[in-house]
Amino acid sequence: MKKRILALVMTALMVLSLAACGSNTKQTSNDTASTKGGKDVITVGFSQVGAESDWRTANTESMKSTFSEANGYELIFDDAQQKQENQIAAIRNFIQQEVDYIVLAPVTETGWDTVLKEAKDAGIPVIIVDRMVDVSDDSLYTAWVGSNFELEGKKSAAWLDAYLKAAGKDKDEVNIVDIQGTIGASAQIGRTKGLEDAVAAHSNWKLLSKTSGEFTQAKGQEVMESMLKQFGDKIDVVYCENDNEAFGAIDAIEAAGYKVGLDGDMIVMSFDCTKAGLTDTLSGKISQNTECNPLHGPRVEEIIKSLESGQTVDKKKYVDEVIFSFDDSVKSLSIDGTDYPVTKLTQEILDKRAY
Ligand code: GZL
Repeated sequence: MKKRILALVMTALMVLSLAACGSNTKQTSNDTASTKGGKDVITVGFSQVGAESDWRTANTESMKSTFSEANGYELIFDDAQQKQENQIAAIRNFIQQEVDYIVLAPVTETGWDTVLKEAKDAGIPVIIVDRMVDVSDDSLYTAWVGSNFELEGKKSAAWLDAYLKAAGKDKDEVNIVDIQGTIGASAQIGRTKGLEDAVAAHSNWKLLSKTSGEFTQAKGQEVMESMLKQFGDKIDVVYCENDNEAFGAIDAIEAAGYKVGLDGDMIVMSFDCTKAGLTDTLSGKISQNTECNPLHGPRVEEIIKSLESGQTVDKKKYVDEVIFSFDDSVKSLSIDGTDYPVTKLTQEILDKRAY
């Protein structure tokens, strides 16, 4: 009798597990969400550049806190340690796992056509965040959201022009060094172009050197040490393409016995406006900081929700960004017919910053 009951129980369990198994598989091709414990769960594969900077940490945090289990997502996160081959492998892994969406923060712009074609052939929408991809067919990605990096570079160079004018130094020879970001990254391309175009437009500005600091503090310090050996106190302006490079450059400059700041030996400029970067901007070690907003999680979620409800989405969407400075000698910039306010940083503003 016991055996019979056991057999009945086993049969019932088998039937139930087969039914449950069927509900956990991907639904029909025209649905993307799968279910977990009876709830619709959207699986997102996110290939992140790495963890090279404070900005990147904030960007990762924004994505992880948005695509949480509590919010109805399963996030598969991969840190590529700034290597494109790792990102390509991660995307292939996401395809294998039949994720519903792939989000890519590309380390550099080129080299994505093949793997994005594989994602397209697998019917998985790809959303690009932060830096841009340079592909032969833009149907290989569904949407991009990020910063206008060339505008960031223009803002920074325009602030330097306006500051020098306000300080009565616009006729002086200005010697600049550029600690660039990762070569080939959209942020580096745009920020470098913004500076180089301004140097070309000012006969008294000279770009002494441009070298990649790879967006890291360690490399930024190393590059600055080399530039100081080569040019010493000839350097007037240090244009750092992110905060972490600025931290390294400031360490190198102070270790060499120079003072940073508007009243010092060298003016240090930066990008990102992270809390740590703005802390140095408030103290005057960084004289001007151009924001690059990393909080892409909610923006990507908005795109996914639109796609889930069958709506079309913008192919490209820029985020709005501000400019901070240590002093108030420059209050606004006019770039390509648009005015951009420059905000003198205060402790109150810094305390309210989200990242
Ligand atoms: C900019 C982003 C850059 C940041 C750096 O959107 O790609 O990469 O400016 C980060 O801090 O490493």
